[in-house]
Amino acid sequence: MIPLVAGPRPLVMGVVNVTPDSFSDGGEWFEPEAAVAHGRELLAAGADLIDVGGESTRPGAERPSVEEELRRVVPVVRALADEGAVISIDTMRASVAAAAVDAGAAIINDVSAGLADGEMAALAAQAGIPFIAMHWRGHSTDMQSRAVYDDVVVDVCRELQERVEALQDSGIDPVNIVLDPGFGFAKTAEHNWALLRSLDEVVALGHPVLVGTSRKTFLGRLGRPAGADPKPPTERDLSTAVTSFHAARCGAWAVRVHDVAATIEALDVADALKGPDAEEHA
Ligand code: PMM
Repeated sequence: MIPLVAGPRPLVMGVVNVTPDSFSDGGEWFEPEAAVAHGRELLAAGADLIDVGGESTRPGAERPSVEEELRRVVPVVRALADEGAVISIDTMRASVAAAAVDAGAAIINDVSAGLADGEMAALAAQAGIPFIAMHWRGHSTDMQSRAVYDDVVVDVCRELQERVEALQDSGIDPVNIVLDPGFGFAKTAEHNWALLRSLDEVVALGHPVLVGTSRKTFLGRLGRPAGADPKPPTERDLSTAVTSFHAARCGAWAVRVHDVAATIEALDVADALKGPDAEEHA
């Protein structure tokens, strides 16, 4: 069983994208054997959980068919779960979540928080396992046009709270609901920074919080002149580790990252700074 209370430090969720086109690592682990081998590497580096996804959510991405998504993720989930890994299935489709749970997934990670597929909440309620509900305003094809907020922190917290209520109404046990502010999803760089600055307000909603900043474009823009291309995704791991440090200080339950080793170093620093007598987060 995966602990759903924030521990002394955030859990580390390693990312395995079985996609040809993810912005962060597209194509690298597209074949199931390569994806499984990568999952094993992340576990060896210290990951507590592995997030397996078969649909790229980068801005503008087209969706794969259900059959294709199943073909990508199910063998990878099964192989890693059979080896004892705790697997979350990153999908917006109830049918994919159901197949992944049958194959051994222990957590459902739905970036749409149940909004993309009307069957998802009932499936998650029936599965009775943790459900990660991310802040989402629409599919990747046009999400950036929805990056309009009065106050991004207030609006995201309110919309997450509305999802919690709807998910509970669908039968999901509130103790199984994990929240995620959805960095990079219908957000400008400034929205992402504002949410990171106020992460404690998301934590104060009273659910475990997952933070997914890893390799996102707003980090790649740091230190670049206005109008220049951002740094390539694989050069964003140091900034990601620093945001993981910040997430730890704010009481996040878990961080979703590509570079597990760098993240663990950052979390070790956060831990050491707390001192030997630090209490666990409530
Ligand atoms: N980001 C991506 C995919 N899945 N899931 C959650 N819960 N939170 C995220 O921020 C998130 C996610 C996109 O990033 P990737 O292409 O590196 O997987």
